[in-house]
Amino acid sequence: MTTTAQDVISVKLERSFDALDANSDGYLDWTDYQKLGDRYIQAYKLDKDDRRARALQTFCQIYWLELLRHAGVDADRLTKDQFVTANRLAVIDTSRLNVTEGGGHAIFDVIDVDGDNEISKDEFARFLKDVWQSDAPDAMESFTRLDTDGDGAISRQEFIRAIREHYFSNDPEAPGSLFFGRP
Ligand SMILES: [Ca+2]
Ligand SMILES: [Ca+2]
Ligand SMILES: [Ca+2]
Repeated sequence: MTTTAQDVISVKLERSFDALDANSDGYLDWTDYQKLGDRYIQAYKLDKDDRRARALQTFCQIYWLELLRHAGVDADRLTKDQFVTANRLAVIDTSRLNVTEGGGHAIFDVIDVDGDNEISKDEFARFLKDVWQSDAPDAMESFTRLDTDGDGAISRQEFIRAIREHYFSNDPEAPGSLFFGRP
């Protein structure tokens, strides 16, 4: 069987589902999205009133509502199939929320601790360590992949592009998944 572009994107989304389904009961609910936001907020010790924390939480809330709307379910939880379908529709429909840009900027603003509009190697290492408890040497390889122009820092544009690739590209290893539930 040949793998179509569509299959690869679904496989990436299925992996995100597994990573986000903290209690492994086969459903995602709002608490799983809340945890995704909290993971960043706690890792960076952001005050709950901090603008960046509020932006990230608001993004997670609207993203979740958009997934429910696109899944067309009345319940407040999603199966894996519903999650994959809803995500594929939600990233295309930017009427209420632009998932890739909105989420990308909200996460970037948190990781770029010194606010110079770039993610340095140190800032990226901190992200891996504090958000995902990962200090594996090969984890830094994703820094090199994200720094597509090779200038030693991840620009906002490079960051957003990686997130777009996660949702829209055939590449099974597109590094954007790093930021949505998979280390
Ligand atoms: Ca669950
Ligand atoms: Ca920076
Ligand atoms: Ca760069």
